[in-house]
Amino acid sequence: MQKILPNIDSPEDLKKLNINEMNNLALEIRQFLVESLAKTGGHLASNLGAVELSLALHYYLNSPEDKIVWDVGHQAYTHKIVTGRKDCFGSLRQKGGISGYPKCSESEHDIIETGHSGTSISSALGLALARDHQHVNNEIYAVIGDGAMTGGMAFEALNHAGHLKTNMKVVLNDNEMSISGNVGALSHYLSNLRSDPTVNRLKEDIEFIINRIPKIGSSVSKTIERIKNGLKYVFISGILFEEMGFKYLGPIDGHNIQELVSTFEKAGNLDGPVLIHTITKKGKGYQPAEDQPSKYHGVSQFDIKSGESIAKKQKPTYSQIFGQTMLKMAEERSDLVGITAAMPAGTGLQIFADKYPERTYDVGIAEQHAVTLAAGLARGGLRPVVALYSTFLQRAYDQVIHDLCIQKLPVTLAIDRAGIVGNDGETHQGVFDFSFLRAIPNMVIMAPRDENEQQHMLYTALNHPGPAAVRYPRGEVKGVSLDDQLINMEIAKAETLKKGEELLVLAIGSTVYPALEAAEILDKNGINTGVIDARFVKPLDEELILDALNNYKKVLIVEEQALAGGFGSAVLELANKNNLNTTNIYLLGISDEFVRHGDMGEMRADYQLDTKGILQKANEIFAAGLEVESLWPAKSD
Ligand SMILES: Cc1ncc(C[n+]2csc(CCOP(=O)(O)OP(=O)(O)O)c2C)c(N)n1
Repeated sequence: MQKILPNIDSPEDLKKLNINEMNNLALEIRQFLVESLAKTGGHLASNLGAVELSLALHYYLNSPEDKIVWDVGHQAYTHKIVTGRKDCFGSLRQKGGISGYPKCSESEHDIIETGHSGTSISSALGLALARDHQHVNNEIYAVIGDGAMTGGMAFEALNHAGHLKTNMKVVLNDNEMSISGNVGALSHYLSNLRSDPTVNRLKEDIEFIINRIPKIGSSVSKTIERIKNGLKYVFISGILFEEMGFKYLGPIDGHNIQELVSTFEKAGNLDGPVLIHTITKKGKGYQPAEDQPSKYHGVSQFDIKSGESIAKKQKPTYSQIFGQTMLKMAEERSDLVGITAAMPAGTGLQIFADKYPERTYDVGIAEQHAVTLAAGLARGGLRPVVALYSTFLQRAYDQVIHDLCIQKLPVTLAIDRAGIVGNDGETHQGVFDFSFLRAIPNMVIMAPRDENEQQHMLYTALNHPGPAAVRYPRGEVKGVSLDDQLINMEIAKAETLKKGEELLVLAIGSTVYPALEAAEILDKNGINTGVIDARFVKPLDEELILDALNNYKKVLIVEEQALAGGFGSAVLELANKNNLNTTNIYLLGISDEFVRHGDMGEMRADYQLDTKGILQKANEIFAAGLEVESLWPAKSD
């Protein structure tokens, strides 16, 4: 049989296919996705589950005139494939290649850029309102998963759209999964909708009957209204959405292209906002992903036959050390509780949740709620640790100020994936937390250079009587040995790791080891270099840092974070407050731009945040004429 996929370069090509050909195309796309992602890695299970949905949308709609807004955007690979990008999949998520998320610069069919969840309904409503202002006639579709639907933003947008009665469609892609199993009352509600086919069959008949009941006499009419409403509650599925002002269609089989298209047609004839509830299977068509959708949510390179990852991994990750430290701390403190916003596996909290389910709260994709919940738990006498990725903590900024810091509540923020995160790109970089947390009074901010310091810092944060954050990078640890006993570190105490005279590298977190390596090389090349691990961004070890600023000829501050408002800024403020000359202070960090996707090592190298970058910068500062390439040949951290 002749392959169909090679001839698909735009949504127009889909419209020439019949239903059988569309079904065959879905199979070809699944095979393409598995083969391609086995080489590059990426979001496998979510994309396998959204193939027919994406095809049906592009078959029915006229993109780019009609708009599709993808929530999170991690499930948009089929959309990318049918909008002319299938030949770019070899470079998916690689430096210079296509992004794993919608990117306006890649295609006119990518209308809204995403990466964080829960934004699609707001964006789609905005597009729909803009359309109405300009008297244009097009369809606006938001596609949102049941996981993303647990976030407050999704409900804020439903509430607003239902009130405005704007013409727009929301496709709820319900696969019962977030990254891990979906949680919460909404998830129960959706599962009831899914599992009650009798009710669903009755729905249209009942609606028809209700609408046929005539309006007569005012008192009779009131009673009839009440009966009508009562009947609705008993029989009409999707009442939650209906009550919010949406017409509810479904649930329908999200792998049945014919049914999807005819439901879109039906929705197209309805006025106002419509929610189409589709049921899909995460990982569909690839057995390992169907069996373990959570494991295959995001994958690195894997062997197709066994499904096993082929990435070499020798050391544990910082997330795993976080989980182990939680276990150690839980033995000592019965008031310790852990909170995750839908990421028990990713953050490493799972191991704690398995042992202490009653001390763990998975709040769904609701970072704001996670932080304020922690504040309440702390006020109530417990010691909460909120495990979040740096990028998602951005969501909860007001909560950190308003609910934690003003009230000085003892909550630990365990901030994972801080710094450059690699292949997920702009939306996921964790490079702003120093700046946004540093501005808040009462906040303590630490960053460990390795896993041993990480466990001690977590313990220190837990025992600190106010809010404290520990931020650590994505990926494998350094491989140092872990002390058995957790240590309560002195707050605002930096550590001198190497003494020198000419250059001081003032480093923090992931930049400390590269600084040490660079210092050894610089010493041998005539630049006597010292290294301090600052450990704390707030409060700073003012005494040690001021002493160093006074005694070294030059100081280079290196941080894996945006330069604006970061650790370097804090040191410059300190110098300024003490009337020191700052012309001998140099900064390395992330300049005023969003860091694109690519391998972590490559991206760190781009911003000179590795050993070689520090050598280059020192060479430049001292105009030393060193041949850095030969001192540190083609190796990046
Ligand atoms: C604000 C925010 N928090 C956490 C995440 C991490 N995350 C990415 S996808 C995902 C699960 C989304 O589930 P769902 O919307 O049901 O999509 P599915 O992958 O099941 O298709 C999570 C938690 C995120 N992208 N944004």
